[in-house]
Amino acid sequence: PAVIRREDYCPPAWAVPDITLDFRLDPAETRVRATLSVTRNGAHDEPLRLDGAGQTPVSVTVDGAVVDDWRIEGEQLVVPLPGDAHIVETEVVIAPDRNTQLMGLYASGGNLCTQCEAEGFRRITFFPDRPDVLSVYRVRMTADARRFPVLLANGDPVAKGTNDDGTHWAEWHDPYPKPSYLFALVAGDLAVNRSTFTTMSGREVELGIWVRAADLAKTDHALHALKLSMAWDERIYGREYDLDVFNIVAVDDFNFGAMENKGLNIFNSRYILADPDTATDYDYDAIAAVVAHEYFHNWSGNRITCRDWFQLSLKEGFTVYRDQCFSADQGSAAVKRIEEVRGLRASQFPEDSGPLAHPVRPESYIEISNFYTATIYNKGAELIRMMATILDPAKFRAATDLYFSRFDGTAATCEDFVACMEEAGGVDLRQFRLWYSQAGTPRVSAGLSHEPGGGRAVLRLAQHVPPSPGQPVKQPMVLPLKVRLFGAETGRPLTDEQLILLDQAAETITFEAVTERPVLSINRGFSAPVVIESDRSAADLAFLSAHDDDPFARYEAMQQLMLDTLVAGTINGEMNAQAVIDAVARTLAAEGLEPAFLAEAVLLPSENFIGDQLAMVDPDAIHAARESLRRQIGQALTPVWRRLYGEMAQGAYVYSPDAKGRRRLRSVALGYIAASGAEDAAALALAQFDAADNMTDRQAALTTLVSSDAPERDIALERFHARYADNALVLDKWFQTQALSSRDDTGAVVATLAEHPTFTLANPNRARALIGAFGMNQRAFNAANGSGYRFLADQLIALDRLNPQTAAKLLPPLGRWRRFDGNRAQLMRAELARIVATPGLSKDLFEQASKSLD
Ligand code: HT7
Ligand code: ZN
Repeated sequence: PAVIRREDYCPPAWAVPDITLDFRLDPAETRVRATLSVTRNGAHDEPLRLDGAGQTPVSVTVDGAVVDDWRIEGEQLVVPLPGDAHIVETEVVIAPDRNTQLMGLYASGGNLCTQCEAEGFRRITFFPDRPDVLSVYRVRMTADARRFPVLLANGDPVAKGTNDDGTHWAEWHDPYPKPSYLFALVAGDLAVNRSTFTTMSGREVELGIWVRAADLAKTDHALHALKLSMAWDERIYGREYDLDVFNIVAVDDFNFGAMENKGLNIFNSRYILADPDTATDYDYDAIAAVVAHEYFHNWSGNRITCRDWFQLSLKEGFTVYRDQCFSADQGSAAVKRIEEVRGLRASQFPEDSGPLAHPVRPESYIEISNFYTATIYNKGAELIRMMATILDPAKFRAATDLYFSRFDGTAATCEDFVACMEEAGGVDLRQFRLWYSQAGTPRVSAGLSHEPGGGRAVLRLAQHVPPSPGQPVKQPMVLPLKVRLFGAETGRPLTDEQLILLDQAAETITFEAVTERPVLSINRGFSAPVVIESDRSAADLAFLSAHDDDPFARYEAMQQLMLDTLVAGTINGEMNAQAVIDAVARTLAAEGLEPAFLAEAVLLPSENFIGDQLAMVDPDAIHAARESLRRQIGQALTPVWRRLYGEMAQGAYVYSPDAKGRRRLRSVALGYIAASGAEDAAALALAQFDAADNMTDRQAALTTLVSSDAPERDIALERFHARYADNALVLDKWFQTQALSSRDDTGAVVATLAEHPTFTLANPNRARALIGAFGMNQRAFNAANGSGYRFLADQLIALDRLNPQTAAKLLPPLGRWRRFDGNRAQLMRAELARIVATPGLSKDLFEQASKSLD
């Protein structure tokens, strides 16, 4: 397949200032007439090239006259045009109900909806389907009035009516020029939860969340989050909503989380629907974050879009940063930061050190859908955060104001954004730009020495950026590291917090008059997305976990202590658990720490993360070490866990930061009680499962039970399935929980679940719940006989025929072969080779599998 390169970017030969779309909607056969006003862009004699995917035009007219000198080249419709401005009309027929890829116009749950980012519009009609062609859209839809009573599109509604043949129609107009990837329509039988929002300039915006009627009661949380987001973007960034209506539609079949189509966001229903009985606290938080994210795109993405897809992080990194700050403002900022870093380490760091590593602004791709990655989104957000740190809040706001005003209505680049940061911030970001072009997670070694007797402390820092595919040698980056020293004897801070901009391969920082032995707190708040390698002892880490005044650094010290212990346990087969037990006990006994923070602080690093620290992953040894430490912490602190389990119990369910934190700490306590081997643990968990008035507590109990051999396990699984048999989103939890079980039979159970009557690869949520979760289960997936690898490859090959994008997203666990012993590596490579050799493979899966083999 062809490789698309950033360096080959050329501006579009033809602009399309206006487009009118006329849809005769029908699931089996939809007719699309597109009328494009096109203008020649610059002096050239290129024909008009319109992207398509598979379809042939029924007709092509130019300025009202049928023409026949058009041709199809590859998948493009090529129309020679004599003048500088023309009206070009095409008509095509498409079949939404046969669209299993869920890109373009497709059917979900009896309704019709669209997904056009990145290149889905070309599956609807012929068009220059690239983000730098901005057009004003007028859309007319005609459909059966009974099957599709609701007809929605971007922008504002302008007219509607009925026809004599049982159809009705609606017209929408979006006055803001937009790229084709932001086009959307929905036709369906939907109910709406309506409200209004008054913007800062006093305009009233009509808000609507559209779902199937039975789900209407589950939309209040999303609607509330939407209003909070609108107010937040006005307050923090001065950004006001610009249309008279803002609609959100939830659909069950969706390749991603949600889509920011102008004025008509379309969501995976898992990021809209919530009530206490079916959604966990995690779900509630994720819904608010995704609603905010899509809403924030109205400015960072829609009003200012991307020049080309290599600039994807321009909108995604910035918008993730914005949604992270929004979420931090809704509850505990410290816990939110911990969750972000945990997520970054779980997905972005492994990506950045594996065969699919790529820069935040990639240089090439085969299939752009493969680049909606943790690197583009989450590392991209870290880049924005670092610039905000370097500039300070006031200058950062001045810089975003400049960016929004200078590039409003245009398709911009990452470079444009950084230039605004430089100009308004008065800083030089020349070297910082390496963050956009160099892949790989920098590693920073930090060594602190001290002259006893009130002397100097010297901090020696050195950075190294590991090689990544296509980038064998790296230059030093700019790393903003927040540091502070604490006195080992008094526990008091010895310095203020300092921001060190490490921009050399190695640097030395001197602190004068340090009166007692200092302990180093570094990368506070996770100020740079790097790995810190320090020689801090277990005692110093335990000290920081008790004394550091930065909550993130405090959490981090505990994590590092646990990690060092677990790595030693994995390698040596035995470990000294006492330092961890003491640190956990001290943290749990400390005054003034919120339950949500305690819950995060005392959780052990995941098996995957332990594996990421090792040159050679031994999944069984890692599992054994982690289970042993869990058991020892559980046993040694049994009275504490029991007390917390009782104290954290609450009355009727409420969703608030404090109530969430208490539920979380209680479930962590339950986990440690079970890990201790307590005889009553399964009964306790089943009692919690049965008594719970909310999904958070119920799922926590199920998660505890699903890894046990107790009879309560099957009882809970059966009850869960029976209770939620009609709720697809909750059944996903049932599949996922089992795929993540640490029992020895998980591989076999997952294979059986893949044959379950309610399992289907056609629904991405279901596929991710079982197949995706299984790939994350380090021990089960990496069974030494290769059964996990074979299972995943079989599923991916089958899924690729239906939905290549989703298949490609689930491949990365097979690409970790370099980290495993020769036997496993060979088995993984054999499955990758089998995938690559599959006839008719999509370019999505081909790109991921072939790069993973290299
Ligand atoms: N900007 C949206 C990306 C997206 C997407 C990409 C590929 C295939 C399907 C997709 N659906 C949505 C989502 C976002 O970042 O807000
Ligand atoms: Zn986004």
